[in-house]
Amino acid sequence: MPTALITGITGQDGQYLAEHLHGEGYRVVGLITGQRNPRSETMAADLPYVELVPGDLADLASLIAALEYTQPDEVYNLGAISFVALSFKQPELTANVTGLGVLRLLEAIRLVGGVNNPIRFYQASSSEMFGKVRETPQNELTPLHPRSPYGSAKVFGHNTTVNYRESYGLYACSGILFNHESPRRGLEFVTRKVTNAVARIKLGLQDEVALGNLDAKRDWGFAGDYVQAMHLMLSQPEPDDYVIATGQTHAVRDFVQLAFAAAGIDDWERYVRIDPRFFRPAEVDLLVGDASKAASELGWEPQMSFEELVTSMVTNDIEIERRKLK
Ligand code: G4F
Repeated sequence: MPTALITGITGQDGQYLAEHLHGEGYRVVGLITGQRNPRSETMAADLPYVELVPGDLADLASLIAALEYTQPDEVYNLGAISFVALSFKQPELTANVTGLGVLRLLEAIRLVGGVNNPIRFYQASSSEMFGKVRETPQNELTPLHPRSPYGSAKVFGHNTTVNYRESYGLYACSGILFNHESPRRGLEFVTRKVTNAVARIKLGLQDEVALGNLDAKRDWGFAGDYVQAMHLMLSQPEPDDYVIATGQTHAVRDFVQLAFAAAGIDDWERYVRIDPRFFRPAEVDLLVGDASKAASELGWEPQMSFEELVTSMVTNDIEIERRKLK
């Protein structure tokens, strides 16, 4: 039975990946941070087959210990300070966890794996690295121009992954994933913030939602589709980097309109207030990915459409809010 160690196991992607790998017959171990982390109870209830091991991306010794204990065949580094807006408020923490954390994990793998290192490594790189985009659509060769402490930290993690592959011959892949969402998405991200608000407005629990820049455009896919690409990357004869995206872009405004429409509300502008607090010091205006390399080499293609994604998130949030009322 192959073993996978996942950092960021309690996040959206960690949960989908754990489910996917468990279904493929893996022993799944998740790195869990902090003392009495309340999320470990949620994990035990929702994904009881996941084994948890303590460790922190900010602590090299803990990563070495976690690897020695787990003896993984594959390591998926999904752990990060992943909220771009927060990275502007806590840039040093973001650089330490999202950036240097990758270096620590790779060092730990190098030290524990020894010669002919058998451990395969996946780094969750991000389309935020393209930032002020130099070309459209963005592919694996598009120059990087990050626009936030988060994007800068991800560039460091991405370059470090490539460097360890080239310097030490590690099987290390970087998946440059564009935005991916689901009913499990955190409420701080714009998609889930909107679908949760739509559900509450629909049920008369909330009057409005305050948002920032509605003009930003993103390439949004379904997280459940994207974790399959992570696994496919680590199943190839040679390690490489891949863009994972749908190839379609939509403005935040389009997402908002569609989400309200999915709840049967057409006059969405009545319920949206623009609040300068949600604008960022520097914005990424347009992201749209070219995933043709993943299609030809991994046989990966997104399955869920934008409309299906928005509708599933709204439907799920209405269900959650209804249940709370009972
Ligand atoms: O949902 P967001 O916070 O996601 P963002 O910044 O694109 O980052 C996400 O995708 C990246 C991949 O490209 C990941 F690496 C990263 O970890 C994360 O998952 O914001 C999307 C857009 C932005 O342009 C933001 O300015 O929505 C705009 N926006 C407008 N009003 C808002 C809001 N974003 C948030 N979070 N909250 C608002 O009220």
